[in-house]
Amino acid sequence: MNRFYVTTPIYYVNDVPHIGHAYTTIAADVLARHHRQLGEEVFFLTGTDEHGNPAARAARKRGITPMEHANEMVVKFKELVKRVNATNDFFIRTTDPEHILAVQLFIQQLYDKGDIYLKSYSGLYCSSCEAFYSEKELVAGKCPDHGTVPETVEEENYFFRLSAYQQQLLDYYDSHSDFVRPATRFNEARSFIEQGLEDISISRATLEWGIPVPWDESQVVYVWVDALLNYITALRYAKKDEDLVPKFWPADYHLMAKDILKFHAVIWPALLMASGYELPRHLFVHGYLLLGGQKMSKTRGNVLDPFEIINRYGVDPFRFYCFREVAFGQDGVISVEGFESRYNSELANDLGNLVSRTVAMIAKYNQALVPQPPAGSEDFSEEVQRLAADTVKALEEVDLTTCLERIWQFVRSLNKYVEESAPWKLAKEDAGRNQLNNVLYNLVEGLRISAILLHPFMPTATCEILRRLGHASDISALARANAVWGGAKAGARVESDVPLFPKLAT
Ligand code: ME8
Repeated sequence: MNRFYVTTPIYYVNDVPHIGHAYTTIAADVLARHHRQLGEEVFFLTGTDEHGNPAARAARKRGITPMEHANEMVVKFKELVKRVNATNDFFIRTTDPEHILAVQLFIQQLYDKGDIYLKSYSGLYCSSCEAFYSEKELVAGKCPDHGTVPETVEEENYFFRLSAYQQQLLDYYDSHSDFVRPATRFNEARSFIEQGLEDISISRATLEWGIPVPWDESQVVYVWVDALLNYITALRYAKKDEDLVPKFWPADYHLMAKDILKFHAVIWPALLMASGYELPRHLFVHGYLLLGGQKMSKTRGNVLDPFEIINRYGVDPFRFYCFREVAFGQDGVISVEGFESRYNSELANDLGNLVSRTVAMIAKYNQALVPQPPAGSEDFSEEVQRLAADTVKALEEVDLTTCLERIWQFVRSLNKYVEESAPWKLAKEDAGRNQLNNVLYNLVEGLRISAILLHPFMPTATCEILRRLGHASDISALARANAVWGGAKAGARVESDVPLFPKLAT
């Protein structure tokens, strides 16, 4: 059986979750659901990154301990996962004792091997990024991401010999041209490596909120090393009594936005090479959701609350909008107006209305039973075959937007088909009966297949579509293998109901 392992970044708990977190989590969920539909064994991991300065600072401001703060925040992140209807198999917290122990074991091995050494160091540190910057990386003396002036930090730290892995990394990039997707991000990462890598500090002496370095408890492990390791440590203890590393490592996809590309595309592979693990098969780097032309960020305070949007419009429309509005992989502006307009034109009209009309016509012209199409009549089998292949290919490349657009072309063509074949006219002609049955069957079948293909994006609405069309919506009915023409059962009873996506007053 094929296996598929997908991850989101683990999110910082210094503030509440926002739409950017929901976005990556939903994308990972779309992939996880799709691969389950393909019949694969899937592991989908998300979680929280709880150590480090920003989280400790947030706790201090609130007059509570970092652990108390993390315990409160994690509830909100877990709630977000639930509200976006994500089917993660595990939720890792970097404060889990099993994770802590696994991180200590990992870096102890690197230390024993000679890949970690002690050195005094002075550098420019952005504590919001938890990263050092060189002068040339700053923009007008400020952090390129946070717009704040970095502090000069001077301490004795443990360093990882990143520079020793430069050639091995370049060789890996050159022999794995799809390691980082999209290609622009691959080029960016490769050229960063090519420009020369310096050893990096992997411990902090001034931080107390972190994992103690096992051979020197006066230091804690650098939060990024602690965080990146989650992708492996989680597999070690997610399932009681089974180590899932042999089964699921290497990961198929790590999803993230471009803000954390360097950590995943340079430091993470080097750490894995140093310790003898295989590298993840792909990183997929999506763009930023922008509000009013700026990246949403907690520091800037321009965040959209995903809970509010979901409460107001429902989770499926939100999931749909995320990938329909902004090409996945690029930056894009989102807005309430844009959301409402797409909701009305595509969900209420193109899809919802098509379901209502199809069910209503079958109720009116065929006692609510899916008709038997006459033998040898025209169908959309070839089109559906192409559509199924195109959508699998798009999702293989994590091109969620192309996948949706391809499905939408088909939904639009079904709407056109209703207009052109005018079942209401056929119903009035005695000679039109066979043709009417054929049209109604084609609509049910086209919608059944659309629902299967759309399922990873809109899990609830698509099951509801299948139910209204008189079909089962369990896991076996949803299998991608069923997205072939002819599965709709003649004689199944359709059900009228309230609109699937009630039109919004704009
Ligand atoms: O970086 N648009 O955590 P984080 C799209 N703990 N995606 C966005 C976004 C936006 N405006 N804002 C955030 C961290 N994201 C580390 C990760 S992983 C080993 C450690 C998403 O809470 C996107 O996936 O800052 C981005 O990479 C991630 O949230 C950053 O989350």
